[in-house]
Amino acid sequence: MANLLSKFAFIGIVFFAILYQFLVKDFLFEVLGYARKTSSVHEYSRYECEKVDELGLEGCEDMWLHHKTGFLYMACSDSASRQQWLPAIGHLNASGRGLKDRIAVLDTRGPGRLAARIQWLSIENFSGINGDATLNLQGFDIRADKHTNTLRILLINHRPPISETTGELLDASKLGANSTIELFQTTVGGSSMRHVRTYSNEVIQTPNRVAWINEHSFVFTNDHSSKVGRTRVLELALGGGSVGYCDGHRCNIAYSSGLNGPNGLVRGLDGLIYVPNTVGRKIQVLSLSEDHKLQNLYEIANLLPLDNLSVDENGNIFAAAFPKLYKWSQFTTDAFNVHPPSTVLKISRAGKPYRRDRQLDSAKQHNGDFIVEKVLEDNSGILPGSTVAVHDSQTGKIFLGSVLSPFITICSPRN
Ligand SMILES: *[C@@H]1O[C@H](CO)[C@@H](O)[C@H](O)[C@H]1NC(C)=O
Ligand SMILES: *[C@@H]1O[C@H](CO)[C@@H](O)[C@H](O)[C@H]1NC(C)=O
Ligand SMILES: *[C@@H]1O[C@H](CO)[C@@H](O)[C@H](O)[C@H]1NC(C)=O
Ligand SMILES: CC(=O)N[C@H]1CO[C@H](CO)[C@@H](O)[C@@H]1O
Repeated sequence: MANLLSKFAFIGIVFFAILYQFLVKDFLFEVLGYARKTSSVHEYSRYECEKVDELGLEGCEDMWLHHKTGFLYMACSDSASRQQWLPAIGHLNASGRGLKDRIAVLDTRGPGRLAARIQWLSIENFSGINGDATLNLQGFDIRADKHTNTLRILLINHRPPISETTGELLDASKLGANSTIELFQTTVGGSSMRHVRTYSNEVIQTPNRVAWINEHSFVFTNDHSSKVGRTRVLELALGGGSVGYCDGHRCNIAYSSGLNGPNGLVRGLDGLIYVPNTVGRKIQVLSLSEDHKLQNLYEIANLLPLDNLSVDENGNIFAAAFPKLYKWSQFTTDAFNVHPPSTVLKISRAGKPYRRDRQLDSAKQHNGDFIVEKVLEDNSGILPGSTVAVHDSQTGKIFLGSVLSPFITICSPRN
């Protein structure tokens, strides 16, 4: 009997050890980042960083650079309202939502003071909530027209749910946000953006970011499988979320397996879709087929917990990462006092050219074909707990924004 018991105990210990090795340890150290060493840009870095906190550039979750001109587009809010209303992380107090979310445009290559080079796009022809013209921004993507200076902007808009009959706010903590994707149009350097249409669809559940495919279609991530409820927490362990596809006529779920916290996806210059997974610490590289579904070509795995991706002019992908995710979660409740470390990773393809026709044999590629480099890291608080990093390959500068921080940061290469 004793023997049997100890056998069970032994099996139990082995079982626990295996569980620890593969799940708990991985979660504590690799995902949450306890004990992960980080460094500061002041110690050793190829970059010099400057905090920009006086221009009202708060809560700038997402950024997009017009490579030709250096105009940097940012989706900004204010840090205080993000604490109340940020459906992606379960902040669902609709009455505290931001009423001033706007797109800022910074002329990053122009002369003179930054303050003189920034403008906020005014909004035309958009009714918002009961005519107030408000947006609640998160991710966005811009498509520059090849022949004109038109920019087509797709924005995630986390509308609060309202009653169709009375127009009053419904209880968002029960219903979740009524998230839509909005299409606006502007011109390079223009001062306003005009609303073109709203995409509202049951497939657009918990959208995080969009990526244009062509003039008429786009993909987007749903970062969770449900808007509200306890299962959202379980998704941390079990995975969840999806990638959706929409064109002018329809939307469908294009991909949903093996995702774990999918968020700031991009379309690479190779035409493939790169989906970062925060908890899964990997990037899935997908290809869109004729039937509007995505196929997994390969995975770039064992990275840091990742956030939003961006693509530079040369096709290199820049990822904002959280080396200490547990600090980031403290940051979500106290954005003014907690300074989570940030890392920027560059993902490139071993110097091989980004050619569209490489797409077909890419199924044979694996991790080894991608080079992942750490370009920038900081734990001193000068980087904004970044959720996005954008690289200007012409000037070498890196722009960093954060959904919660009251500032953005501009890093320039040291001479
Ligand atoms: C929701 O936001 C409003 C407005 O900012 C605030 O007065 C209220 O206390 C918040 N409610 C909760 C539960 O935090
Ligand atoms: C705004 O919308 C109205 C009606 O929907 C339309 O008549 C008008 O041309 C639009 N204005 C612009 C600038 O698109
Ligand atoms: C959600 O937004 C769509 C698009 O504006 C609107 O038609 C619908 O009534 C909204 N639903 C709720 C519950 O707010
Ligand atoms: C634009 C975008 O994808 N933003 C995401 C970046 O990452 C943060 C933190 O995970 C998310 O909350 C955003 O939704």
